[in-house]
Amino acid sequence: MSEFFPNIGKIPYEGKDSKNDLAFKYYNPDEIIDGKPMREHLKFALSWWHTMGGDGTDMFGVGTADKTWGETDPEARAKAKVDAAFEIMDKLSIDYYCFHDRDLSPEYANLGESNEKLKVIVDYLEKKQKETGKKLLWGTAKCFDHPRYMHGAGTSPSADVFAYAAAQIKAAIDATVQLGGKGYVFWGGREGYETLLNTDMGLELDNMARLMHLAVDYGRSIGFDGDFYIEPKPKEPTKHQYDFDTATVLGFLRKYGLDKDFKMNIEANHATLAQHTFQHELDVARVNGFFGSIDANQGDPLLGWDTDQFPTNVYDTTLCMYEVIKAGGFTNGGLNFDAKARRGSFTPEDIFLSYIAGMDAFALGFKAARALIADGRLDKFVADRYASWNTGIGKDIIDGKVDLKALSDYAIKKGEVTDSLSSGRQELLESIVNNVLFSL
Ligand code: XLS
Ligand code: CA
Ligand code: CA
Repeated sequence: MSEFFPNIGKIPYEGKDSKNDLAFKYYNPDEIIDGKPMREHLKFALSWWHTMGGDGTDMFGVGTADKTWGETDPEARAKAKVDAAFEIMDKLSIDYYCFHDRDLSPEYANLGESNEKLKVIVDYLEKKQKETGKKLLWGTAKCFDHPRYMHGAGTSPSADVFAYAAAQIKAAIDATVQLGGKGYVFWGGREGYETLLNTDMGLELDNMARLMHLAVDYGRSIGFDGDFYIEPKPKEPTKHQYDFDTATVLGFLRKYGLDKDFKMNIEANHATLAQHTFQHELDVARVNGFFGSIDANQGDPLLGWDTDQFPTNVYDTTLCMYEVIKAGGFTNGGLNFDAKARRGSFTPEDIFLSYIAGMDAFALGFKAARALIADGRLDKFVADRYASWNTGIGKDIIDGKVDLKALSDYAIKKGEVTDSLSSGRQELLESIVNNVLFSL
């Protein structure tokens, strides 16, 4: 089989002093850390939509990059995409990938034909996985791009659209299970509203939950033992999306009894669109026991939309990996690069340079996060800050030994609080992070 990138070889790890653009400076896939190789800690995944399909098209212009993979026929192109993707994954030492059904295989004349053609590509992927050892991180269905989904999929006012989405999701779950994926994602791109004047929000939320329950029941019935994920995002394309942020999604999952089967797929740029930091979203997921997987990218702080840029901000990757380590690392989840090279970065080399930049930023962030934890100053500070809960009245509150009257008696007797308040030391802590980061 001919190569798609004949001028690019396997990307080597050359270390931080290398000036070779096509080499990793920090990501050493086989470096053993805490008993397992870095590739298993980071579990990088290629996103089929941006990498294999995204040609730089935006609202103001046609594509700038050629993502036809040398084929005009849709079936031949879908197959060529698989070959090209596996070449990219091999050359970049990426072990996983993620897809939407329609990234793998487009829509044909009718749903039956679309399903048949999708199955052909899924069979081909299964064969390629067996040959190479590459794995599926998660699958999902594109229930937002076709005009039928203009008013949503699970939240459409049309029951027929709901049924169509259900059919697509069934086929996407079948594909995920066949390919051994341990995750299935719901991203509610059009599950929201433009105006409440035409919206029955109560029914839409009930229906969204109904669709998820149907998916869980079906998935479990055919042996899917992985995690279902919701990927929060507050807006874009709709003005308001129901899966606004992690906290909102948690309320939804618990209300509808979906909390046993779902975890979060946190995306960096979606966090900032919700006016949160990436770390905030990860922390909310972690402390509630809902951390699952990550869509890694970065936004542009000057823009108010989802730019899906390859991550290069090491401060962010550090604080992300800090949360991942504290969550116990990835189990079924991983780090999917839901990121695309800029429209102006249109050459085949740019695909590789972008992934190298993102993977190195995460490898560096992983090492920095480990160093922060080993340094111990942050953890110690936080432990000391809450020390009043370990003894005395704090412990009595936690142990449920005091009622409101007893607390009132305690506070009256004690008088003004003067001795248990201490500085928050934010500036010191930020300088410790810098100190650790720049001493690596
Ligand atoms: C779009 C989302 C989407 C999901 C999968 O903003 O990031 O790509 O990850 O449907
Ligand atoms: Ca995403
Ligand atoms: Ca996104």
